[in-house]
Amino acid sequence: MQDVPSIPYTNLPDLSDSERIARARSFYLDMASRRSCRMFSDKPVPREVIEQAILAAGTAPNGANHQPWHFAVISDADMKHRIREAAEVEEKAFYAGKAGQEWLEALAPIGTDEDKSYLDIAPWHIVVFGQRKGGIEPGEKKQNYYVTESCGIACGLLLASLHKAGLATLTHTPSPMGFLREICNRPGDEKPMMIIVAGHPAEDATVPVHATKKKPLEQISSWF
Ligand code: IYR
Repeated sequence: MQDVPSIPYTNLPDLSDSERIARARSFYLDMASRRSCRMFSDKPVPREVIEQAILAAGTAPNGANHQPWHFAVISDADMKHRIREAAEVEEKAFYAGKAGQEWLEALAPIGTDEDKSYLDIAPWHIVVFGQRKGGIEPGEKKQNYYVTESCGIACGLLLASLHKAGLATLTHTPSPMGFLREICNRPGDEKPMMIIVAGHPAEDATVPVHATKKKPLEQISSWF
C-alpha cells in the first residue's frame, strides 16, 4: 500500500463468534421479511427517516470514492403524479407487447400491470441517478467509475435502511426512464437507475406468494 493519510481500523465491535453468527442470522431473517410493496397507504412518513436512509445509501462502497449518485426525493403530489403519468405511458407499451412474450410470462406470477396508481399514493419517491461524470468536490466533472455497481449497492443499503425503519418499499424501473431526468431536472450525464417508492403498506395490502420464494443457500452459492 502507498503511504497515504490513514486512520486506525478500530470501528468494529469485539464480538464472540456465536454473537457474530446470531447477528448475521438476525439480519438475514429481518431482510427475508422484506417484501416489494405495490399497495401503499397515504399515511405520512417523516422526512428524517428518508434522510437517514439516504445517508446510509451514501456510505456504499463505490468507484474511487467519487460517490457517483444523486437521490431526487419527492413528496410533492404534482411531481409524483407527473412521474406516475409518464411511467404509465411506458408501462402501457411494455405490457401491450413491447416486453415480449417471455418477459411477460416471467412477470405473470407477480401480477403486475400498467396501473401504477401507487405512485400517487405512497408518500415518498426516491429517484436514484447514477452520475457518469463527477468526482468528489461539487461541480467537478471527472470520469466516474463502476457507476452501475456503486448505485446498485447504494440502493441495497437504502432499501435495507427503509426496511429496518419499518417501511414498505418498491424498486420501480419503468423502461425507458429518461423522463425522470426531465421531471427531476437532472443533467444529461446522469442516468436514472430506479425509483424507490417508500411508505406504509395499505391496510389490506397483499404480496404475491411467488415473490416470497427465495432460493436456498445450496442453489445460490458454491464453496471451495
Ligand atoms: N417495470 C415494469 C415491469 C416489471 C419488470 C420486472 I423484471 C419486474 O420484476 C417487475 C415489473 C413494472 O413495474 O410493472
